[in-house]
Amino acid sequence: MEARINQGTLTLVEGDITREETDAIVNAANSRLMGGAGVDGAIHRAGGPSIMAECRKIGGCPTGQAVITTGGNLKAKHVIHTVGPIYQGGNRGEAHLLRSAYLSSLQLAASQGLKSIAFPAISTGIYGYPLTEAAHIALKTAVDYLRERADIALIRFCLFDRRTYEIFAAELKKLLEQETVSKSS
Ligand code: AR6
Repeated sequence: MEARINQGTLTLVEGDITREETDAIVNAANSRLMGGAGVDGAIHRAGGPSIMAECRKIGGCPTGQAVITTGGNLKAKHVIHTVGPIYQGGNRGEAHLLRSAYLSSLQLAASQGLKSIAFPAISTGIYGYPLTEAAHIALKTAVDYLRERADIALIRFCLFDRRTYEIFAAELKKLLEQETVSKSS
């Protein structure tokens, strides 16, 4: 699924983010940047040990923020490591922190002159964020970013399984319909 927003493009694909060729791919990391399972493990495996060496030098990343390393052996030249919130029921600022993880990644990419970026569904695996809510926050942050700024040309969500893709596609459809309604009223 693809949407043109202002001068940019937002796409949803189903697949493995380690194969993406965008300028940066985003890693759903932990705050110690120590690697782990899920997409974090996959990125370090595919990218090789140089990424972890850079992460060690950086030392850590608070929840909701982002740091950047090179992409090692990956096709993407850069990895942006961001830390989403651990879901604890929804009243611990999780929504704000999840939005911040996406926004910090976009701002960091733009500040480095990068034009394209691919995200996984941050926090929706081991960190337990309910998928529909997380999809809404992810997509709203991306759509608002493309509407407000023209420095990133392509935001792609690379979703690992069919169910996640379908939920993101349904949420994107809803968001774009709401935009059309608010523009014409
Ligand atoms: N490509 C794209 N998406 C993937 C891939 C892949 N290769 N592999 C998994 N996913 P998770 P979190 C999806 O658990 O919830 C780590 O141990 C997965 O299906 O990777 O933010 C870190 O070190 C899900 O939809 O990240 C942290 O400790 C999404 O990526 C913790 O997990 C996110 O799932 C972070 O947990």
